[in-house]
Amino acid sequence: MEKLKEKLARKIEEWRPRTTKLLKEHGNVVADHVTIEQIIGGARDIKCLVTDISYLDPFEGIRFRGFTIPEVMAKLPKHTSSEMPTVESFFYLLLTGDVPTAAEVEEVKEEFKKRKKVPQYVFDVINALPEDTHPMVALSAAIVSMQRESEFVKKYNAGMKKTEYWAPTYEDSLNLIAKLGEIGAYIYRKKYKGGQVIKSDSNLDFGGDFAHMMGIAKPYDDVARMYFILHSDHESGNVSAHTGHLISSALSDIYYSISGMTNGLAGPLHGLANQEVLAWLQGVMSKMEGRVPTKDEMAKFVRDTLDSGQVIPGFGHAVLRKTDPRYSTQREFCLKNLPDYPLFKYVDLLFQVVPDILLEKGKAKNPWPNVDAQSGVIQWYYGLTEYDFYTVLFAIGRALGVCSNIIWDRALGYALERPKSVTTAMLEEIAAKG
Ligand code: HAX
Repeated sequence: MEKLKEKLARKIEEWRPRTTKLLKEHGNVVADHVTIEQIIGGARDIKCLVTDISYLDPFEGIRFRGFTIPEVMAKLPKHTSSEMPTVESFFYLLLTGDVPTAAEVEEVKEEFKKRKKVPQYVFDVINALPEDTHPMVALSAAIVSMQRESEFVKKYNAGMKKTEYWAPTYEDSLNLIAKLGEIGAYIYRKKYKGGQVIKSDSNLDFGGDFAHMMGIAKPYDDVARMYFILHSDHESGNVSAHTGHLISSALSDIYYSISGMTNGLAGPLHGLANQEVLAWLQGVMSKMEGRVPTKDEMAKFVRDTLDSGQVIPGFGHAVLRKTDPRYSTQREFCLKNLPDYPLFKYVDLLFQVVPDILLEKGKAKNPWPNVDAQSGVIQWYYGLTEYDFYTVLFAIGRALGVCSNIIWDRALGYALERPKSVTTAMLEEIAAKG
């Protein structure tokens, strides 16, 4: 008898040419308004989500509430000793669309302060995980463990009107965001610093307190602010934002939604790419014994990676068709603060080498660097060399955007998400009709 797995392998091999043929020969055939390529190819470019929190133009990059990244950095209030706006002011902008006054920023800071105490059971959940657990698992588990705190669930069970859904979702969002910095820093200090946890300082702003709890000196507070802002939102179709939106569309609360968002972000084609970039660069560095490679040497590393069937992490994008402005902002930061750092030179060399090679190979629609190509280097420079942790930083930032979106989803009564699927045979029938 053919074993189950063998049978499956044979059937998969038999099936694959059908999907490949549909894509290659009939990709442009339109089936109910969208092409076969879009149906099979991850719903690229299909407009079926609404958000006013951010918009991603393929050639310009992201705008948060209508503002480009340089505009956000210039317009939002900062502390006197900081170059980057506070996370509190940015969250206010995401939620309301307005640039806050100093008093309004203070209000958000106070809201976070009164909600920031992390329940002991959350630390117990993290402590119960095996030592080699990935930090993203710890974060996701910590978040979902707090589901019992949900104000939305309490109000829903008590019989709340639909138009009121947004208000307890707002409460849940603030309650969760206020705790994320401490949870992230706890995961870091427990896993990599022998459990020597640094207590939160409530007088500091979100970014400042995070840097303090991580045990990393200035200007890491500004790095944290910049990082959380840049990673907050990228309109709604990316995996993490979409997952959060999808889960919450079933009226699952913020804790379920943001934990799910975290799990989507943890994939190597998405948020984990920042970790992968560093791992890849470290591999090159050790082969070069620390020496900065020539352009030709770097090109060979890139080609070898592509020839072995792997992607070059940190390059390409599903929507963008130019260099990611989040990459450019971080590059400017590097040029100002760490221009001679060898790892930064490696990254810059990649920028000179990879796009031409990807263009020459002709597969990637966007050969330019994305946010993840640059972010790990900055973390590494400031002493955060445990790159398994980088996606946790991404997730803390992304929660700002996804929570803002979910509050508005609830406010505007967006529907349960339920796209329609078809079978391969149905697509073949449509393709045959042309
Ligand atoms: N290196 C090698 N090949 C690449 C590539 C890269 N950096 N980017 C795209 N390609 C390949 C794809 O694998 C695909 O090959 P197949 O046809 O064999 O499947 C082909 O080019 C077409 O892909 P695409 O349409 O240009 O890109 P997708 O929308 O399918 O995927 C990805 C977008 C970001 C996933 C892709 O560019 C990639 O894998 N990049 C490397 C990983 C990465 O940097 N991810 C982070 C993206 C930013 C982000 O979300 N951060 O969180």
